[in-house]
Amino acid sequence: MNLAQKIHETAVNYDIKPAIVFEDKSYSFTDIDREVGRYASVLKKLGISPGDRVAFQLDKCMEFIFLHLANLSIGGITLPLNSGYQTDEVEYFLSDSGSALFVTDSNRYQTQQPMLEKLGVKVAVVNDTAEAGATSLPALLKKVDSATEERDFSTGDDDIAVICYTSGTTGRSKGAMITHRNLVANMLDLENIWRWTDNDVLLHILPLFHVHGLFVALHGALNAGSTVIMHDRFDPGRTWRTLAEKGCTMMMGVPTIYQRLMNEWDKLLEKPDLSSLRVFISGSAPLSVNLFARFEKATGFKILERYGMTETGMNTSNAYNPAGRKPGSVGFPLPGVRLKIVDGEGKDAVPGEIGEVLLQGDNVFKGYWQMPDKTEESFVDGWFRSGDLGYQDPDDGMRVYLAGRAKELIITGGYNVYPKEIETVLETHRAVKECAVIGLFDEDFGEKVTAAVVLKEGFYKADPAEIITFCKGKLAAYKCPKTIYFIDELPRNAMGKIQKNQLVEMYK
Ligand code: MCA
Ligand code: AMP
Repeated sequence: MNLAQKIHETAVNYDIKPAIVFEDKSYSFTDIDREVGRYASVLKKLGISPGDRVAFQLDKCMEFIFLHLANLSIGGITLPLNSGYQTDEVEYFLSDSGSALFVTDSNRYQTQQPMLEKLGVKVAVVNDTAEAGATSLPALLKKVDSATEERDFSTGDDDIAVICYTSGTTGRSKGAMITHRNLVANMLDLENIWRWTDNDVLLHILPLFHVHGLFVALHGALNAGSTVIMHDRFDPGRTWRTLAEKGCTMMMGVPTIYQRLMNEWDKLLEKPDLSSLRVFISGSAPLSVNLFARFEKATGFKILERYGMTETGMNTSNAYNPAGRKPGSVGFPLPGVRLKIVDGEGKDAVPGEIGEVLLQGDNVFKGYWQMPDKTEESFVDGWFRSGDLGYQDPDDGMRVYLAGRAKELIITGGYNVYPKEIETVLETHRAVKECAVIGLFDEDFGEKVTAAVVLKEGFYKADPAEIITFCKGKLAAYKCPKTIYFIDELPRNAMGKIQKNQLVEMYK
């Protein structure tokens, strides 16, 4: 089934019920369905046909939602791009995916225009203003006859719905091809396991360009007929007030969000009334046992932790019953997910032994866009290799714990950063001879991107702030080192491989 069709069917059912309240403006299910229909007509007018990739780089806004659902409903493939990506990054995603259309705003368009002209990609902006070389969506929308219905939901099941780019160990991002089946199956699993209903009011504070905010939170809520209270960005004080005042029943966040909520809680003279809440959900990065305990002590709620990946959607979840939630554990495989742990030789691990987490099920993606070798490498005997290390507790029903990563990955505030990509950029700086990027513990972000840099001969000193600014011109800010250490020589083993664990020991 087509994901947008599933949501359209719910919309027809729920009619004038508020579906999304975005920054205090309320949209009923019918409003959203109507706008999705109009945007579908506009996308058709712009020449989008089934299988075309349509990339969006937008701040959090309703247009993002209308465009995404409209695109899926006419068979297009959505490419959601992080709003912080810089021109070089966007260029790579547009050209690698061969996008037929790029939707952005006037400001970004003006910055990126030379690159977009070079690529020759069609551009539409969400602003009213006419931009040379770009179509104004509001202007096109005015010409749309709302009686015309272009949605045919002709794609579904194993057709690609979304391509999410995830960075990789080689530094070259890979487009994960996520199908309609993946989205629908995972969404229904979560509806069931988290007992999602049309009585729910979800507070949405996450970005829309990732699996967590788009699939888990938004698709899930629209499908269940719940109401979403959506903030355009996360603000801890506002979050507590909204949870208390708007009758929210659910909230989802990454550990950094929960950490900041706790810091804010300690400052509040009057604590918010959380009596309407039924569940707080965390994922995208490890939730520390301390934070779990701190949150429970303050609010009385045990955070429900779940584990997912772009390539697989959600894999495991703690139990809905709070008594079945254990700090430090990501719970049990979802009903539609098969999970096993294998040792270094690929054999099933002895229960309790740490090994790599392998996954199977309708949630598992189709492969990496135009990278058959990478796709092949990431599967073994039909199982997807997560690159996460974990174990299952045989004394607790094979409950899953994660225990680190086989892949060299830094997770900062719920965003993934692969060191190689940052090292490649750093090494283009005129003063940098070589470098190594590591993740160091950080109270706020969980891990913070940190670089050890060896300067070229002749550069006796360099300004870390200037190097960081250099990186920010080429990479989204969250990927850039927060700290740079200068070092005479990088520690290497006998094979010449950089010993990053030694750097972590030195700087932690
Ligand atoms: C912002 N900054 C960061 C991060 N976010 N630095 C490192 N890591 C980050 N995550 C930096 C900015 O570059 C900027 O630095 C400064 O912090 C302030 O930026 P601002 O935009 O104001 O940040 P914020 O609003 O405070 O954002 C923090 C945040 C945000 C709310 C925690 O990072 C966030 O929404 N994270 C959630 C990410 C997420 O949705 N992940 C799901 C991926 P400067 O001033 O120096 O420029 S999906 C996934 O992982 C799987 C499937 C799963 O299981 O869910
Ligand atoms: P992404 O590539 O953004 O989809 O990030 C997926 C990765 O985030 C996983 O492979 C894990 O390493 C990590 N992750 C997601 N949820 C959790 C969790 N609850 N605990 C620990 N790590 C997690």
